[in-house]
Amino acid sequence: MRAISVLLLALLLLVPVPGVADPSPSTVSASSGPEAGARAQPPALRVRRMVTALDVPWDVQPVGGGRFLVTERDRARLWLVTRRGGKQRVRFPSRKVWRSGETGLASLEVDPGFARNRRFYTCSGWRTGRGPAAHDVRVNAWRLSPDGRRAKRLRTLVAGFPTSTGRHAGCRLLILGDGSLLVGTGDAARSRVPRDLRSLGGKTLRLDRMTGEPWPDNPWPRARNERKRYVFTYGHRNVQGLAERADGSLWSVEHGPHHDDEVNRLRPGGDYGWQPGPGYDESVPMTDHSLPGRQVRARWRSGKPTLATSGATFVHGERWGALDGTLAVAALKSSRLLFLRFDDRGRFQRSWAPPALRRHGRLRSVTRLGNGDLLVTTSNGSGRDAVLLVRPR
Ligand SMILES: [Ca+2]
Ligand SMILES: [Ca+2]
Repeated sequence: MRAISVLLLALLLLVPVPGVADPSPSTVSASSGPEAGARAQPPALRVRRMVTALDVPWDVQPVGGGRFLVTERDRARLWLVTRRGGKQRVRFPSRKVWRSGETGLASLEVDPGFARNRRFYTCSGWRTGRGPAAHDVRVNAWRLSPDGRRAKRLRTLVAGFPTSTGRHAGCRLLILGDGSLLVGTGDAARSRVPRDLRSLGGKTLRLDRMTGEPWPDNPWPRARNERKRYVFTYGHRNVQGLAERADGSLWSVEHGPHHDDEVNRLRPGGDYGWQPGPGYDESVPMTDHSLPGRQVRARWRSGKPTLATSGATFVHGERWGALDGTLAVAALKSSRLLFLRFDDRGRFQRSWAPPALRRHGRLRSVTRLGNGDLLVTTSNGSGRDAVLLVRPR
C-alpha cells in the first residue's frame, strides 16, 4: 500500500532536478517574486510512442500534412513518417555519410518554404574521398521528390568541420526568424579547435540557407580567413542543442566533460570559454575565465554529474501551464526531459523533470510543432528507439 502511495506521489509530482544557478550576483534571489507562469501548475503530460522500431533517431522535423522527416545517425537512414506511425524510406546517397562513434546522419532542418521548394537541410559526417581519413562534417541542402521517396542533393552549404575519431561532431541546425541558418558544431575532441577562429569546430556558425554564404551581419563579415566569416560564437565543446526564444534571443545547449553541461545565451562574437589542455586534457572548467579576454558565463549548468543535455526548444502555449515559456532540454545519460525556466533577462529560475519522460531511456532531440506539442527522439540503439509525441493532458 505504502509502495503504491509512493508511486502515485512520484507520478503526480514533477520531480525537481539538480542544476546549478549561475554563481553571479544576478541569479534569482529570495526577494524576487516568481513570474506569473511559475505560479501556475505544471500540467500532467501525455506521452505516446508515435513512430517505433527506429535506431538512434537523431532528429525529427515536420514537413506539413502531418508528416515528418527523421534521421537515423548510425544507419544513415532518412524516413518520411506519419503521425499514425507509418514509415517510408527516403533514398539518398547515404553511402556518402561518414559514420563513426558519435558521427553519422545528425540534425535536420526543413525550409520554411518547404510547401513550394521541398528543401531541407542535414548536418552529417561526409566522406570526402577514398582514404580512411578523408571525411569531414558538413551541412547539405536537399530537395525531397514529390512522392517523398527520394532526396536530391542541391548543394553543400558549408563543409570542413573538423573530425578525429568521430567524437564531438555536434551538429545542430536551426533556421532563425530572420531566415538565416544557425549551426552548432563540436570540437572534434581537439584542443585547439574551439577557440581557433579559423576552424569551424566548437562554434556556432550563421549562414545564408540558400547560398551557403556567411550571414552578412555576423561578427567578422570581412575577415581575411573565410571560415572566420561564418563564426557567430566560439569556445564551445560540443553544441547539441539550439533554440530561439520568442524574444529573439538565441540559446545553445552543450555537453560538459565529467561536470557542467551548459545552457548558454548566445551573444554575437562571444567566447564561451572551452579550451582543454594539450592532448585534450579535460580537467579544465567548461567556462575557463582564466583564458585571455572575457568569457561568457553559462545561464545554467548541471554541476556534477553531467546529465548529457542535448536538443532543446522553447515551449509555447497556455495549456503548458507553468511550463509555458520554459526551455525543454532532452538529456541522454540522465534519461529525462528537463524544463528550465529563465526570466525575461535570461536568469535561471527553476527546473522540472516530469516522471512521464523518465521511462524512455536516453533522449536526444526535442522539436516543437505548430500546435505546441513536442516531438522527442530516444537514443537507446538496438532498433528499439522511438519518436515520442508529448502534449499536456
Ligand atoms: Ca562554456
Ligand atoms: Ca578571461
